Amino acid sequence: MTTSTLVLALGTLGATYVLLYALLYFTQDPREPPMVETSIPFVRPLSGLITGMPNFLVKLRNKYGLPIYTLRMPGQRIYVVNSLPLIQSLQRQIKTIAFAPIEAQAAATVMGVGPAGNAIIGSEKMLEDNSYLSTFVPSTHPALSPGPGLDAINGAAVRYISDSLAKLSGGSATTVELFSWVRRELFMATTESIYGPNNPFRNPALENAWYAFEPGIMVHMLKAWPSVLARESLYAREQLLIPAFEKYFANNSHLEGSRLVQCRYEHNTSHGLRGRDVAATEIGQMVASLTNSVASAFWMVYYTFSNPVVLKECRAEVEQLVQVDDDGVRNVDLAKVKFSCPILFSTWQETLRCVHIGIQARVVMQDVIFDNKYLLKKGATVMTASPVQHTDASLWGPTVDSFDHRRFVRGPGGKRTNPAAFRSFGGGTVLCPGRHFVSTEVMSFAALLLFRFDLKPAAEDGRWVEPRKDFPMTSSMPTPKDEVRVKITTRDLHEWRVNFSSSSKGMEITAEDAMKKG
Ligand SMILES: *[C@@H]1O[C@H](CO)[C@@H](O)[C@H](O)[C@H]1NC(C)=O
Ligand SMILES: *[C@@H]1O[C@H](CO)[C@@H](O)[C@H](O)[C@H]1NC(C)=O
Ligand SMILES: CC(=O)N[C@H]1CO[C@H](CO)[C@@H](O)[C@@H]1O
Repeated sequence: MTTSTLVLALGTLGATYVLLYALLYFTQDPREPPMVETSIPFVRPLSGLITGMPNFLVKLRNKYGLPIYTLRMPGQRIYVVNSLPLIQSLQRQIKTIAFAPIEAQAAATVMGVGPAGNAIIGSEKMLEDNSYLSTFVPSTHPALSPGPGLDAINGAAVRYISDSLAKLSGGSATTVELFSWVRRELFMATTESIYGPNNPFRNPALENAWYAFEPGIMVHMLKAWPSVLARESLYAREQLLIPAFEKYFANNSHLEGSRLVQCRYEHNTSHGLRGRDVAATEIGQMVASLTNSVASAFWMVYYTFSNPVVLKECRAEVEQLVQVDDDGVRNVDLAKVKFSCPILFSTWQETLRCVHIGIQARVVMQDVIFDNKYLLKKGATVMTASPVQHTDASLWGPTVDSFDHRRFVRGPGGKRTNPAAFRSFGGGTVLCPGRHFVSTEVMSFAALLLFRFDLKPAAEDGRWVEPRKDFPMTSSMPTPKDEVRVKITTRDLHEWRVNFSSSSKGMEITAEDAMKKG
């Protein structure tokens, strides 16, 4: 390169830079939230988001300390909301700053819903009160809110896990890779409880099809040429998973399944979705009910068993639920984990606080003055990221960076935190409807392990080594990057009778649950 071409190149670069900079400032309204990361206009925020989404947002919070700010990306603006009071205002703007368009996009790209189905799901009327998306979460309430429907699926999941663990108990130790083992237990317990006796996933080939599908979710979402970049994932979805669900519904197998799968089916029927599209929406249900639960169960087990203090306290607590018969049989009603195990429950919430990386996105439907102050422009995305609130010392106090398994224990000696600061299940209308199911399922799983087994690292020195975390972009919980091999030995050889009784009381998992109770 000669000097003159170099000068020319640098000159062009300089001119482009000035142009981009001007573009950035002329197109930003002063009433919008302040712009950050403008040093290389448009490019810097994009590369930050791509290379490390949740951590990038935590870094920006630390660097600028703003309650809300704007990230300008090529062709897109993102408003990131950090402050808890602003998040609470955001949750009240159901129609002007809406979640529905994001769901509609996921239906079309990730689940593979066809044109007829998308016309219903993504219709212009999606924000109206009776639309497919507006009625979707309410339609699952009979199955997922505290009551008989929820007890039935939790009971079925507990039964599966208890039977499966019973096979493991005996004289000799079993060595497993902890993540794959927990994943299998939760995968089967959850699909059994939802789909019932004709659960398509009793066929191991279909379970494998699910694992082939999952890694491609982001490619589907971005429509990044899935037929090439996510071929196996696409094949698994189109040729294996959707046809299996189509058969399941055609055979009326859902009538023997849970209230949940029936509610979803009725929801379809009332909105006029057709056969294959109904099957495709089950893919979304699977993502919702499995991806995060499996990873959170892994971390729950890891944090409970790897720390001797947590292990001792949680075990002592759950052992109080056990009644011993005259013949030595151990009886336990696992529905009690919901209300009688404050330390185990706190360990679960603390696990989610420390590990959860969920990002929630909403779309601005029209120009709006938000919180009487900020102009948010139509078409922009509004984001919140749970790690930002979960690492905020003003909300959690000086111990914010450490794992405190008793952090959420209430009552005398308990610490008080604003319940709204716990963001792992979202909030407002975008509140995870499955929170009761997954909390009870994972706590029951942990309790059964605590009763009956010891888990020790299989490594020679017997030391627990915390695995590094992998951050799949489409999941709210990281998965472990390193294998964790553990030796499972039976600590109690007695016979166990496990049941799960009904109760209409719900757990107070989020601020919304606490408010409902009044
Ligand atoms: C269809 O339903 C019947 C009755 O429950 C069951 O026996 C059969 O195995 C089901 N077939 C499939 C393919 O699920
Ligand atoms: C569960 O077990 C407890 C005690 O072991 C018993 O009192 C209760 O009736 C059982 N519940 C059901 C639904 O079987
Ligand atoms: C599996 C399936 O397609 N179920 C129903 C969904 O809704 C339509 C329209 O109401 C019904 O015809 C389907 O049987």
